[in-house]
Amino acid sequence: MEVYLDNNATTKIDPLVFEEMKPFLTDVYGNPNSLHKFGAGTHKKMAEALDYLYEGINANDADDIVITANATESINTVIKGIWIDKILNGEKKHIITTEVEHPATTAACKFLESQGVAVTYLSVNEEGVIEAQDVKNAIKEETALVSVMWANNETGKIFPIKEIGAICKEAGVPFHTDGTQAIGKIPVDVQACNVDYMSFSAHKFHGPKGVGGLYIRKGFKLTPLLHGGEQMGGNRAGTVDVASMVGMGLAMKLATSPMALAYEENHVRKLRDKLEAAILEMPETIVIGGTSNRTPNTTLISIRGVEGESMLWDLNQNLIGASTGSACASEDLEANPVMNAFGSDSELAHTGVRFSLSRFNTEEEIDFAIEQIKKAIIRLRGISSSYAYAPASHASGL
Ligand code: C6P
Repeated sequence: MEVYLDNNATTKIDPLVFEEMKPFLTDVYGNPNSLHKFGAGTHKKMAEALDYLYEGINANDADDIVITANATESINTVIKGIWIDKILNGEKKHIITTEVEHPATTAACKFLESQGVAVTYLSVNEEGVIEAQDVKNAIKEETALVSVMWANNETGKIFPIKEIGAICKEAGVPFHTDGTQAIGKIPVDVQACNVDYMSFSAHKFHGPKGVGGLYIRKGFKLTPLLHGGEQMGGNRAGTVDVASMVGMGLAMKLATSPMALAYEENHVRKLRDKLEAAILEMPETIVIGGTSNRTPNTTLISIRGVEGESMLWDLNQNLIGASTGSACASEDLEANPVMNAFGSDSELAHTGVRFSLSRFNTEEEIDFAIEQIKKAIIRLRGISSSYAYAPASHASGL
């Protein structure tokens, strides 16, 4: 049996989504900007896809949703757009973000720092979240943007977006949230949370890869990253990938319906909890950041004496896919930056394994994974010099 438990890296495309995309990869191939029937023939489904995107995040009709290539592009568009529009012209000079953002945000902020922009990186508390009050305290007259993720990709921790949105609104500071790991896992309502910009990628909610979105509240227009044609109302030049856009629309509809979210909250959570409880039966294992306030599908577990990379290799031999954290950082063997941000000691920071489930996982798969993971822990601890000799202080948690 093969078991895929790396759904925060990417998800399997929903077969219904794939079916919906097919005509636009074959017969309905016109450029949507062409005036003839081949082009115009795409418009109905594109409009429907946009409707689904608006409904899925509760955007207002007057707001914009720009189709991009992925969350990384959306995030860069916001951070660099704010830099061009508010910082380079001398109006503002400061950005607030957190220490545990995805590299798309962190690297864009580091780039701005290299250009002389001041960036505040807020740290997380012992539960792995930033406190809204810390955002309030960090806001200054010259703050141009607050950028805080909705849910963390490694721990699944949910951040206090509603409170942060209210604080930013009151202070008059634009608020961007990276919603990539929240959509399809928990309810996301940009209006209720006073979000001004939100980034997302379709492949995190059973849509296709290579397409994402950027929500822009009415009145919060940005200088685009890509100049060229007038596609997306001039917000993002380049011919739209119609098949992907249509697929993302349906994926959003399917993932954010009340029934789908209830399924995440009940069924996916039950499977995640079962997997987690079984691993925690092994001595000296802990959930990084604790178990409160997380997306229902994610757990990041530290297993003392077992290098995360060795665990992944062992599990892979047994056809189980998991990760040590962000897939895009998995080729370097640096300690996990999210764990470092928790103040974890360096051994802990190397022993985390992330399991992330989806609505396509079954109980049978989880039972198989539990068996294999337990065997792997025993096997790897058996050959681990650090596990044999280090004091057993780890189980007390963080
Ligand atoms: N995180 C992970 O393994 P792209 O690659 O652009 O579709 O998504 C980037 C991205 C942005 N924000 C968050 C919170 C994310 O989790 C991701 C993707 C994957 O955690 C791959 S690095």
